[in-house]
Amino acid sequence: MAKVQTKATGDRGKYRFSFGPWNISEGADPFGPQTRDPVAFASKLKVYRKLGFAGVQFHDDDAVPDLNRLSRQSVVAKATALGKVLKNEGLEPEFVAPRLWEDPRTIDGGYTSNSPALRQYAVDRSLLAIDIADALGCRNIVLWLAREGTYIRESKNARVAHEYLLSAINKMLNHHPYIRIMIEPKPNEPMDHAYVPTIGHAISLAYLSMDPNRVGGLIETAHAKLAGLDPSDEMAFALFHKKLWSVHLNDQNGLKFDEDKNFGAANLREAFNQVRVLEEGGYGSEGEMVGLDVKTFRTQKQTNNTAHLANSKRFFELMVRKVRTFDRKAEARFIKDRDYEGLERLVIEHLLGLK
Ligand code: GLO
Ligand code: MG
Repeated sequence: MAKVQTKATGDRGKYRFSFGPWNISEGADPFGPQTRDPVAFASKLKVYRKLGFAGVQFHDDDAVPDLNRLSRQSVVAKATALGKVLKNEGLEPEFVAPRLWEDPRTIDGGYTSNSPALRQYAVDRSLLAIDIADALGCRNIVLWLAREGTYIRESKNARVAHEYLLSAINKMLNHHPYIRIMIEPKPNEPMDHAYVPTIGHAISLAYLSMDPNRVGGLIETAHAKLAGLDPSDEMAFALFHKKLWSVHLNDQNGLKFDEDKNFGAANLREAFNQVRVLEEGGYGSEGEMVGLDVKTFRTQKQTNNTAHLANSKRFFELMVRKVRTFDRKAEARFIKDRDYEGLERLVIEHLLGLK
């Protein structure tokens, strides 16, 4: 315990990319069967370097399958062994996220369940996820609060639910001196309304926690859009608080199910603004990675089942070029003159590749 303590650093403007094994999906959705064959975890690991990715994001049970049936000792032994495999592959574990939404005990949420025994299960499982992270040599824990919310508003006391959430966060911080928690806000799906729907909610919990310096956020493009917010403003808010520790870039076409489309695929201008904010905010200089939470189209052929990752990375890199070649002097002139039509034209023509 307490192995992880080095502070990662990165080069400003030199981005490192990551994704999770769930991003090479089997094409299932709630209405039909899978459309592609499963890919073994070991084969997925081989894809990372080939596509130019450095970081692997894990759910606790991606790292140690069947962990509920194993002793803590053997969970830690398996995670330690995985850490060595990653090292040999030249890969870095970016984060571990307790997957609390698939267990029968968490059907009504984990940390905010009405049952004290089930809340305890959620906390115990999260502490085990921290032990896994520690064994992997990684300090980041992601909390996507999937089922922490309600379908029937009266079924939980929302004020008390936030007390439970804060208490769970404090127990995690207390369990390990170096791990840090990144809350990934999302307003809905699978719940009607989820608690902690925006980064503002997440950061307010961070400040109330026993160690505010170790609680921050991960912002996903699609989640911000599902909340009706501009993803780049959400990112800027977190950067202002020095609490943007990871991102899940992708895209989302309006208020539908969480689509996890390729970065930039639905709205190029929003993608431009996200990259602009990340560039200006020095994102990556403390070792933060550019995570891509994108999914293969449901009916994409097996043979191209990783093209969405390569493409999203490429779209990000092309957008970095667009941001760096944007005429900042002209921008400043238009702002000074309050010529917003001129500014709009500058942006659109730049995105369209015109001078
Ligand atoms: C779902 C989330 C999910 C998380 C992942 C890591 O909407 O985006 O993919 O990012 O489980 O916690
Ligand atoms: Mg995500």
